[in-house]
Amino acid sequence: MAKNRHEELGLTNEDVLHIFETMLMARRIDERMWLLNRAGKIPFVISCQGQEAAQVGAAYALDNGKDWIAPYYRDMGVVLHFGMTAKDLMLSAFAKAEDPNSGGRQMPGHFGQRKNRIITGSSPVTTQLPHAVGVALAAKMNKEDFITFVTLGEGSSNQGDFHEGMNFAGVHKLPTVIMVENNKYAISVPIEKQLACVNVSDRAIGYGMPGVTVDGTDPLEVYKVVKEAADRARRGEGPSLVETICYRLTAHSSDDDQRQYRDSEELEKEKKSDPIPKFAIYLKEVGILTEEIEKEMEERIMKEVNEATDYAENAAYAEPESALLHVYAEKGGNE
Ligand SMILES: Cc1ncc(C[n+]2csc(CCOP(=O)(O)OP(=O)(O)O)c2C)c(N)n1
Ligand SMILES: [Mg+2]
Repeated sequence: MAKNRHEELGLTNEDVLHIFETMLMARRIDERMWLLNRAGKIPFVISCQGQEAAQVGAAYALDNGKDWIAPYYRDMGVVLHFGMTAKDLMLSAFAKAEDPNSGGRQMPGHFGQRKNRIITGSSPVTTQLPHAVGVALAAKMNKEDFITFVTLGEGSSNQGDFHEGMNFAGVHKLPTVIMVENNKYAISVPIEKQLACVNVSDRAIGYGMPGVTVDGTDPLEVYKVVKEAADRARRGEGPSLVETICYRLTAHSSDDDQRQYRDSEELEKEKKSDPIPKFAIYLKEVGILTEEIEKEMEERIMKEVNEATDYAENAAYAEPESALLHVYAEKGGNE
């Protein structure tokens, strides 16, 4: 019998259900955050909606038991696969003391969690790229068995940090995978006004690494290319650039009014390639996702999202006296 697409990639039925569940979890957490924001309960949302396939497909191609990741602010799908929980994410959204990312100090989306090897990120876009390249350099110098993975938006590939980091990674053949989530907008600026070349991946050749553009609404396509790039990095053959084409299904953030720059017809048209229903159709066609499994999955996810929301809403804020923690070195080290 002919193999299904996921079987050809070496993925089992359990693997693809797992991928789907993580995508759905990211979407449901994100949707809840918008409701909480509009109800005045949380200050800010920056969405993963439309990018879940790229994020989870890529994360699944890495080793979440040993690789180090430097995600950007939309990467809820990536951090969930690396072990961050709905509760952790909600604690961050409510800016509570127990938020593992920053103890409620940073805006949501500034991921960082040592135990899951998620490298702390900063607000200026693309600063995470030289960080990930530096960690990859450490892996190479210390002959350690891991690679790094870094993501950014396509608009951010115009920043100097992108070019400096790419160049350094290329020259030193560092074990890193650089993924650009091209969602066709940088806040209000559409893709046509961002790049003079056709694809972001066209830039790879200038830094001596392979560059590939894939459909970022299909987790299997993304898994395939990120797996190839990760294997290449593990073999010591150097970095790769992966560009995933998707679409930002929400406003840039909860503080943005997208009606100023994009019309609703465009949005409606792009919703047809929403990665969540699209992957559900595939899983149903191959007989893996039944109505019953889907219902159970939705219930499991909503229970977790509800519990995470309640927990985070009732959790304590950080003590004002702790504001300077991790800012200055402390006596006996800054552990
Ligand atoms: C160096 C720097 N310049 C500007 C900003 C403000 N800013 C935040 S997100 C963003 C747009 C980034 O667009 P893109 O890279 O395409 O990512 P997307 O938000 O579309 O995922 C900008 C300009 C910033 N954070 N850092
Ligand atoms: Mg963008």
